[in-house]
Amino acid sequence: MIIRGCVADKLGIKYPVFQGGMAWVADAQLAAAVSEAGGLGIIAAGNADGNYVREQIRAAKKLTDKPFGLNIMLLSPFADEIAKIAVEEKVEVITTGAGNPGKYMESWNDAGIKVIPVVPSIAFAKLAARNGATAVIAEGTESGGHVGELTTMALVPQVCDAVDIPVIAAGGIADGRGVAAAFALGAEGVQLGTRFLTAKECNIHRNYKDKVLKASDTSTMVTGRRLGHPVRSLKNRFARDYAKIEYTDIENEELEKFAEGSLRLAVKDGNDAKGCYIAGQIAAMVNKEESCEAIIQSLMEDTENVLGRLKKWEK
Ligand code: TUI
Repeated sequence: MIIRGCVADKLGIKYPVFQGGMAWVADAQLAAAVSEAGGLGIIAAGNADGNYVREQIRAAKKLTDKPFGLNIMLLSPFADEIAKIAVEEKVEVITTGAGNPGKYMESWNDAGIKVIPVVPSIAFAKLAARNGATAVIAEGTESGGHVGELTTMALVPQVCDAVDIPVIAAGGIADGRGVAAAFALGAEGVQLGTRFLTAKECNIHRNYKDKVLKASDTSTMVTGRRLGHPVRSLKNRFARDYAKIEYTDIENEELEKFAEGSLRLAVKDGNDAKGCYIAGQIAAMVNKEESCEAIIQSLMEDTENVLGRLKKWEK
């Protein structure tokens, strides 16, 4: 199945499928594999420094000549430096998360970079469109990681109505039913994170993959609301311990320190006591370890089948 929407054409990719910019997870190898499979692979800068990000961009260019993106997590202390590196390294696409990329937009637009911010609300979608974004990713609270309030079902159609640039739907999408639903809501593309966690080319710790493969429908929870950065992750010892202390009289700094480095400890060390295993609400639907090629092919075939079944509603 070839879906030719204007966002895929604009980006020079075969399928309108983005791989989420998952901090510590989405490295050059994963991003290049997704791009080679016809989607848009995205390297995550997360909280890493400029040198790491530059190396990853260069490594991805060696692995694929297809377009790929860079996700800049705007809460990172290195965001300013990485914003410049993206221009120097001539990254084709930038996605942003966890904030307003307004102050960088002019320099990225001047460099001809296609900018696609993640937006959790209509106000941010409109702001992104006004600032010259190529498209927006409307991410619902079903997603893993830093989450907003609105669900994908509520957010995507409202963002589609509010802006006249393409909308990519994210949050709660794992298979062709989710992709077809996103198209029905008005999205031109989708972004998936959790489904790629168990990809063969995904270099996360074995414990992380096993936890995703074993997850059930109620396996995720949100912590971090008190500090203004709610994060959805798998329920484990770390998440439960954090929740236990979150609304005690603990100081903000101490709470922050409790979670420091927790993402990295999950991804690199598979540490249960101190690791934050980010995953979305569809984790239970991820039951296989497959190549990125197999994931994207089955996603697209599945979507075609679902859209075919929906034809019974035509008059
Ligand atoms: O960014 C994500 N997902 C993430 S980021 C992350 S690492 C992290 N580190 C420290 C604290 C929190 C997270 C793990 N997962 N997704 C995209 C996303 N962006 N979701 C929601 C937003 C968002 C939220 C607020 C975008 C803009 C926004 O603006 C609010 C403001 O006031 O700037």
